[in-house]
Amino acid sequence: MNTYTETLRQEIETALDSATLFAADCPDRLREAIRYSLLAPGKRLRPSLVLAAYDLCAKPEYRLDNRLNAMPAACAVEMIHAYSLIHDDLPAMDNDDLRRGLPTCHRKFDEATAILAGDALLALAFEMIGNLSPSELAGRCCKELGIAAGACQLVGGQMDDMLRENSSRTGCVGDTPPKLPGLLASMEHVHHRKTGALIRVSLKLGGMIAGATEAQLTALDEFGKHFGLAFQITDDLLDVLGDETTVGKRLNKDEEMNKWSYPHLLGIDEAKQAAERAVRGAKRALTVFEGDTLPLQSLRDWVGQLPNRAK
Ligand code: GRG
Repeated sequence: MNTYTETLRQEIETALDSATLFAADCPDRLREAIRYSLLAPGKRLRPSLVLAAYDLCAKPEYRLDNRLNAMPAACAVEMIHAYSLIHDDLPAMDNDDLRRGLPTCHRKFDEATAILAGDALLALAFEMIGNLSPSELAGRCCKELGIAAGACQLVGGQMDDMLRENSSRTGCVGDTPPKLPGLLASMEHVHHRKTGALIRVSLKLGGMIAGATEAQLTALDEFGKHFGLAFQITDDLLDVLGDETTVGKRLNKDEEMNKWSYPHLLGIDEAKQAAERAVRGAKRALTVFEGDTLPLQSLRDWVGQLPNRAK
């Protein structure tokens, strides 16, 4: 890990810790469950994208020193992410026992506490966005995050994924067998919302807080689309090829739950090539940014390293 990435990670960890101390009215068990899941060892990818996009787009004289301006948004996206993982792990959804190398929230505490911890993290994310300044910017960021976390994006993608899972891999209407391009398109539509939306809004929030130009915001979004795809294909490949201890969650879930996945539809080799294509697309999107700054190098490195995780 380079120094820039490590600095971001430490700043994010500190901010998440102090944002979840809560006043005395917060029940101890709830506080404990929230902090257990949020502060568990995660990669902090989404908040790092917020901060790197900020550093990349902020005017040189404001860059780096003022990164804390974007920290409320960085915390907010990690809180939404943590809530979605807690709820995704529940018995009613994926019914998982292991997350980030630890027992899942409902396993460590109980189901009701896990639901409430997720609810509180979702609410806290929007409270954090309220700390952005000026208030007009906070309002715009609040709307963007609400859209990304909402019924047409994160939650909608999760719902469609569940529905597809229930219709199983035979998933055809009547007697007509589904065709590969159609299956791939429908899977991508789910992933763009379930996984991609939070990645894209992370980059967008960082750019908006830095006062990015329209061209910069477009480039960040293009990068985010390819990044999200590379991320999802890698996650699918890890499910087949990974090692449970290193990945920190139960594997072979897609097969077990009859889920469509890139390796299932394309085969391992083609899925790896699709991930490499997405990485190239992401790097191409960054060419509008000039110079060879630390945030730019880090964005390139993060996306470039994704396929290596599933080797
Ligand atoms: C319950 C509303 C709701 C949504 C759930 C996040 C999610 C949607 C489902 C998780 C299932 C999954 C494996 C999605 C693929 C991508 C993903 C979100 C992986 C986990 O993110 P990482 O690798 O995890 O960034 P860490 O722990 O490092 O933060």
